[in-house]
Amino acid sequence: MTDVLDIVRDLVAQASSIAVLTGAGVSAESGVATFRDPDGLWARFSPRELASMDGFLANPERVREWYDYRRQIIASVEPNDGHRALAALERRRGSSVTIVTQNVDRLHQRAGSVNVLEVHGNIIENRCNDCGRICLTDDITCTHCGGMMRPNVVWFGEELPRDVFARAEQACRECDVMLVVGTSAEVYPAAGLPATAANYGAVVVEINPNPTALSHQAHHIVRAPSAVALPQILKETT
Ligand code: BV8
Repeated sequence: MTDVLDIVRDLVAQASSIAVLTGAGVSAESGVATFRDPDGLWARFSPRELASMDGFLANPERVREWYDYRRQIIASVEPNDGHRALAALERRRGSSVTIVTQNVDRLHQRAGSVNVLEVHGNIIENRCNDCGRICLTDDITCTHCGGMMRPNVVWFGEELPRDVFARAEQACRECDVMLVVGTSAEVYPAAGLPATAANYGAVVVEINPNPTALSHQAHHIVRAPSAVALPQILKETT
């Protein structure tokens, strides 16, 4: 393990631009359940019923309750050493570090990361399904147009926010190194971003205790939990 950590640490130290794609695994050590692990959310709940517009329209109250349940868990946890290591890297390296996250928990931001692209939205806000108005209240109808308020996340079958995803693709095209942290790399189009980075010459590093759909594409693999690996990889080299 030590030699791959040394290799990746040197790659990060020499990189002029770093993109980081994160998934639910980066929040696992904070106590937030992932989706596809054996004890994950999709083992207990149905994505079709709870993370799709059809499921919402069929039973909006059940979906709102599920997101409120997840909001309470997220409000009760703290960012972990992996989030904090990424935030410290950004403090040192500035805008050359871009975090593209599939997560909706905002733990990157709570750890201090600023340049964060939320390609699947966020669980903190609600959005009017008709006029798009964003609010932090738990109104079920939009006070602006009377439309249905829903969590400001991207559900299956919904388009990712175009401007956010365009900036994510640009960061992946421009980076020298892409760290892919805590994602099963099964949900598209986000899961296609590491291939974009590699096609533009980036070195792709997978940081995940388990093999994923990406593993065969990664140039380096760190088989470790992110809260252990990231502080070691990102620690400031003198
Ligand atoms: C869309 C809601 C089209 C938010 C989620 C090809 C191209 C485009 C689309 C598709 C395509 N093929 C199929 C599709 C459709 C679909 C899709 O990809 N389906 C998959 C399942 C096959 N994609 C979509 O529907 C997307 N929309 O394409 O729209 C369109 C275009 C134009 C106009 C209209 C429509 C929307 C995708 C977003 C869906 N939303 N959730 C929420 O409630 O949270 S999905 C859900 O999966 C989350 O968003 C999550 O972020 C995402 C990915 O999961 P991961 O983060 O990777 O989590 P997972 O549990 O899977 O893995 C965790 C990993 O962590 C594991 O590998 C584990 O080993 C690791 N781990 C565990 N512990 C640790 C760790 N790693 C490090 N450290 C640890 N300690």
